[in-house]
Amino acid sequence: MGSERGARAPRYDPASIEGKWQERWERDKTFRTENDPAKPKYYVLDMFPYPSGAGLHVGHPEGYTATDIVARHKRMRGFDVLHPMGWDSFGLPAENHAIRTGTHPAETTRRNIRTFKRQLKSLGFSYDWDREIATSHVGYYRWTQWIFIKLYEKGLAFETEAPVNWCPALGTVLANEEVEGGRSAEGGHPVVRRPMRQWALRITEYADRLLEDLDGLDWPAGVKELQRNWIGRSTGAEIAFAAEGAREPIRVFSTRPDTLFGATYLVLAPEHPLVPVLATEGARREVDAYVERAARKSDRERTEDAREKTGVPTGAFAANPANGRPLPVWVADYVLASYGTGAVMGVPSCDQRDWEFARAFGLPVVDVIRGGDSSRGAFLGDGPHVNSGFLDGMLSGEAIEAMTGWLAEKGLGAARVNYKLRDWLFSRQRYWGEPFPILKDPETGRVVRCLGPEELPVVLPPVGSYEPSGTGESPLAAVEDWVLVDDPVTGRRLRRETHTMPQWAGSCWYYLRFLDPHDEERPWDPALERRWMPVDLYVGGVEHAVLHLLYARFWHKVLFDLGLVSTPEPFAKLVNQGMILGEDGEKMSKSRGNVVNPDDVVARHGADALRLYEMFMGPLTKTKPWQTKGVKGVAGFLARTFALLASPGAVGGDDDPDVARALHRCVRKVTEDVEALRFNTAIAAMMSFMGAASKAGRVSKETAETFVLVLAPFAPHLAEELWERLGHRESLAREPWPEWDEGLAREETVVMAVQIDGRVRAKLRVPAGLGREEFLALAREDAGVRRRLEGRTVVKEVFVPGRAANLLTRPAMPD
Ligand code: ANZ
Repeated sequence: MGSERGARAPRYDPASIEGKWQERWERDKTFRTENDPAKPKYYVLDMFPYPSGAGLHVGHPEGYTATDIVARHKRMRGFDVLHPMGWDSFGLPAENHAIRTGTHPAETTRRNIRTFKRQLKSLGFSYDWDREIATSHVGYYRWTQWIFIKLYEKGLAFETEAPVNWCPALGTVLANEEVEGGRSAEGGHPVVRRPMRQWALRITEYADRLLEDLDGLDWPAGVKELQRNWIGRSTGAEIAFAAEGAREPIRVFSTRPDTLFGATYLVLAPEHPLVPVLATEGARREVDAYVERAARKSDRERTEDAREKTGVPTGAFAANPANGRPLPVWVADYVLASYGTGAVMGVPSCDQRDWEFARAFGLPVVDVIRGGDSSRGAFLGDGPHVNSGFLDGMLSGEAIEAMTGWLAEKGLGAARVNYKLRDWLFSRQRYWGEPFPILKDPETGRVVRCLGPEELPVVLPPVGSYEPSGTGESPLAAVEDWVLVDDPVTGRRLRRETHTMPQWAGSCWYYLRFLDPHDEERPWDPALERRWMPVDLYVGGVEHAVLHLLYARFWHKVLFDLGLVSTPEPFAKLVNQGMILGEDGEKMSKSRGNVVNPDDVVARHGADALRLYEMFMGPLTKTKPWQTKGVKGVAGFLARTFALLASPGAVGGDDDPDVARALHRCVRKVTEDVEALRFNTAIAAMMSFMGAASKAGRVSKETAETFVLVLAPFAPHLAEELWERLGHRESLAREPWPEWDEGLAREETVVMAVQIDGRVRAKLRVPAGLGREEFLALAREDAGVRRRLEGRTVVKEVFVPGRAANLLTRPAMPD
């Protein structure tokens, strides 16, 4: 991009400017956290990446640029800022790579971290690199093991027989994400559910607090809702049905005990322990075959609403406790063993799934709530109970209470709260993870003792082969001289736990280690914890809505209960960045060939242009497609800025009144927008200022400096370069953020028309100089316009600055 001022204007060369400033920042440790108690603190955190072999993709810098702008802005506003980066470096890809190539995962990880770090540094992020951590380094994971000891001592870590996804062909256990349609995602081999001894963490003990404390968090509503659903608290009652042929009653969990008079059958999950007890001679063969088929399906497949219902009768009957009527007992896989009691009462008139099941198998339907038409489907509404004895006439709230009370009185049931949340299965049969600080009896496999903190770390030993052992054990099991230990405490020869912790473990507490990453005596200094927690702003992808963000909250609450942290929640404010799609509007993927590599963009246009573009694409939280044209646009803006402000002849004297007004408006807008994370409109405001400045061809030195300071968080290399050329010797990183003059910033307004197909439908008073996209967005929000657009599709938008927009439409296609 050339400049308006011909040969006198210096040329913008991002490559030379950016390298220079990155070196300077590194040399001067410009972004080192001050730990200055006189300043207010601000902790701004990115979800640290898994250092994959593919390197950084353009989705990473989106969130990282956003937090970097905030970090730089806060420093300029006088905050002591903690802005760290590290690596979530245990995990499957490095291990799979090791299986294929024999390269030690530590080696692969080291190489990938080097690439990631180079790429992040090339983007000029203001991390305090002295705090870099990696979850796979022993100096880090010894403290992960330390926290495990705390969990164990508190009774929150225990061993349990839990069903796992076992793939006989691969000889390994697979994670749920690795199973698709009952087969291994890799290779397509059959996968079966099989019980295995596993570590689990009692997250269910924290279910209520994890739920309640969501209310106080400044998090996206969608993420909170996902966590609520994941925890899935439901209230109801447990009801006991006496069954012939079994000493134990069949217990069911129901959220609608008031519909008990409408129960016409019971269903057991295929894994329910009473299935083999109850199945009659005549039914046994079919029941066994059905149970075996069900074991091959995933829970998701089993509960899909659309699926045709399957099931077989056990031949046994149980009595409805409300009226003594016999109910056939069935086995069906839509009932999950892991939820409630693993058994349900079928009420076809009130539950659609039960209705479909009854219809498929010719089971009776008894109406218990007036208002429905059970020949056409279940009635889900409320109404007076009928055919329900002492509940007749009651609405469901009252009837639930009455029935629960009645059941309790007769000793047939009790009120009960149920959660979808399960205890967290915490062991993996893998190599590349944290070893457990646990010693077991070599004969029985029972835990003998958990190591004490002074016995840490338990270092991951080298192994000869990364292949799964085929017995469901981790490759560690083969390292005999590591596995077997002469235990000084018990004086016995014991066996180490050979499973490792799941990848989520390290990311459960890394934000605490960043406070005090080099402490060898303890995981963090309590005084630093009190000063810095909670994290003020946490930015990352929405894919972490449940697992990571729930697990981290759980650990944090345990640490809080132990008095090890001072806040009940770790992350005060959470923001999810939107996904960046390929230029074709599709998800970026290698196979589509639409992946944009950040290195290429930096090489061609510079880091500042990449940063600015990713923030200018649209609102941070929205999904948006990449547009190479857009990168060129912002690169042009940066070049014009440099051309003007680095030209000695263009800076000095007094400001043109238009330039002064544009500057103050820009400062106000950028300040407000950065606070609200509206980076795209902040950039638009800077562009408007540059428009006015270019038109005048000249700005005062003070104006140049002020503008450079507001530009700095977004395009820090260019800003530092200009700041230096304006005569400053120190970095601008801690210069005070500029103020604006409200009188000068006040906006002039104009009235603009919104036309639909050429006819004026609305008139809006808007700030003068409003751009096309902003005006069109406002226009579409207008209620009158919205109404007129109903049932129509806008095919073209014409914008006349300062006057009108015209939306050309055609009827919308029927769905
Ligand atoms: C009878 C009934 C009648 C039910 C009615 C609902 C409506 P949530 O809200 O998800 O907790 N259920 C219980 N355990 C189950 C299991 N292991 N697998 C599949 N379904 C199970 O749902 C609880 C309801 O889901 C329970 O209440 C039970 O059906 C079913 F008009 O009991 B209900």
